[in-house]
Amino acid sequence: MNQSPLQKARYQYSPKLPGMLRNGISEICVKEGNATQSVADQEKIAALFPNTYGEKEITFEKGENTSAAKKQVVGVILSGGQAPGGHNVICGLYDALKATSKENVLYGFKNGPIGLLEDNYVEFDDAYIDAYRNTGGFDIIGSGRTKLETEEQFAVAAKVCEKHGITAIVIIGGDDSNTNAAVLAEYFAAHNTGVQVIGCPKTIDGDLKNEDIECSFGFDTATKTYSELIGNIERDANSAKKYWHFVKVMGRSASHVALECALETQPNICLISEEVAAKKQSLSEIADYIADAVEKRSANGNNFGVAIIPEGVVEFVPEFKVLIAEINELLAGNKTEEFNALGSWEEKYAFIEKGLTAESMAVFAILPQTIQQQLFLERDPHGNVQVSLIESEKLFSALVKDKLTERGFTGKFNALHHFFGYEGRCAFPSNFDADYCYSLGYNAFMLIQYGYNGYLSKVSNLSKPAEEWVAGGMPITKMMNIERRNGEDKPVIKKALVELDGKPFKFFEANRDTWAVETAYTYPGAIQYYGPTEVCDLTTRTLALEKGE
Ligand code: FBP
Repeated sequence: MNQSPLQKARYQYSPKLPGMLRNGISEICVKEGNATQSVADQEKIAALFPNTYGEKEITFEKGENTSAAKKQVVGVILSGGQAPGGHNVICGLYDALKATSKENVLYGFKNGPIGLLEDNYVEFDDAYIDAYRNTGGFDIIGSGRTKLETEEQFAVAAKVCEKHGITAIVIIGGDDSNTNAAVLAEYFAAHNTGVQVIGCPKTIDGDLKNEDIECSFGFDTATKTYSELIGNIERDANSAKKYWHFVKVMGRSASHVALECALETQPNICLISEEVAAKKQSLSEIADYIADAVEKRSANGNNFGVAIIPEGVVEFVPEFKVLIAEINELLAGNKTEEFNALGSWEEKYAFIEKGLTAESMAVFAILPQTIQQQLFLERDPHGNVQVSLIESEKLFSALVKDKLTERGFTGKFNALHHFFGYEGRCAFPSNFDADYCYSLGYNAFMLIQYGYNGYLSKVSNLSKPAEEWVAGGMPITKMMNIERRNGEDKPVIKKALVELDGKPFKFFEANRDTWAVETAYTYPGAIQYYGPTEVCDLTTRTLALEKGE
């Protein structure tokens, strides 16, 4: 395999563990803390998890390892979208497992949770693992979005575990995958399988966090990658002085990625979906807000700018949500065929006009035609509009253009569009993510070794140097509440949206009016892997602000 010089160099990088895990396996002891309760709906969740609810939070310390000697056969699964550092979770898990006993075995189930159900796996050895140390991607075993959630699936999983003598499964995933990990852990306990389940918090979206989990892995590298690119675009914009760049960034629903990129690069505009929802902003109001900045900057001779648009924003615009619901209704059942049979767009438009309420039609009418057509072309398997595919960066630039025309704007407004998502999900993990992920994996094995089930691997105090990080575990049920999903009440890990009274948003809010008009861009540059620690081991601005730094 051809390897770049950086790839070769990264193989040699030794990820930093929290101080308490550095003294060798024989000197890691466990300290149990208080029994836990779920964040809400305690009675209901306790009833749903009779075998795994209320367990104690734990931390590891330097001290004699008192775990029972037992051959461990562990299966690991990567679940959901790629996030930088996933390989290192597996490397950390493998190293701790082998350091405990050479007899221990690590299997990787391929292509996500489906690999466990289909018994499709690889057995890791040193050579296999060494080829993936400190690299991006999930290609070590692949990932997938199959959900492990039914009793039938759990029964198949139990059989596969029994066949291989598996003692524990590690699920590396986001809020949904870890919710499912907790349900699987409960099933395994209820059926006395003896198989433990441990989760690890992954997602570039940054929305798996709470008072215990300071951040999900991958967020650091992905946002640094997007921020580098946005900074480069800002510098180009400020050099050429002729374009407004509309940059959509990933983040299926929460705007943590957009906010972090804004904190890193100080663009003229950054929309925050959670604020749009809280203020019940309309598309027209948002367009007016951006158009104001365009006009003010133009008045100062600056016919250029940069606007960051979070991927999920349109779903947070109340009137757009209603429009989508009405379109789904309009095309329900066999009405899609009737619609598709219509020949011209004019005929289709008349059909739509007849079917939508006047309010939704007013929203629909202001959309550019390409977006109007997208709403009817891109449907999911249930026939619903796929909102994530809407090119919101183009939508907003078109709406702003219309506003400027209405206002009789005489300056220049030339828009360019970008979408940053896949560019960052498989980058070489930053030192932070390389260290954090390796620690999460190493720690996950210690949780297994000490017999815990239904826990999330937890490494905290992350804004400090790795030496001061705190390793431990938290029962997943502690993070759960009951939410309505697909018409049913379900126990789920609460998804963390951007908090409008949180420090990162407050900092942004206090500065954004200045950034909108002035050219206050900051240029983070590329992720640095080697060099001074103040350049190479930086955490995100979000984490630093949350920690009051
Ligand atoms: P996860 O929640 O699985 O980590 O994935 C997040 C994400 O990267 C979103 O930001 C994005 O909307 C989505 O995945 C894209 O998914 P896909 O890779 O299936 O296109």
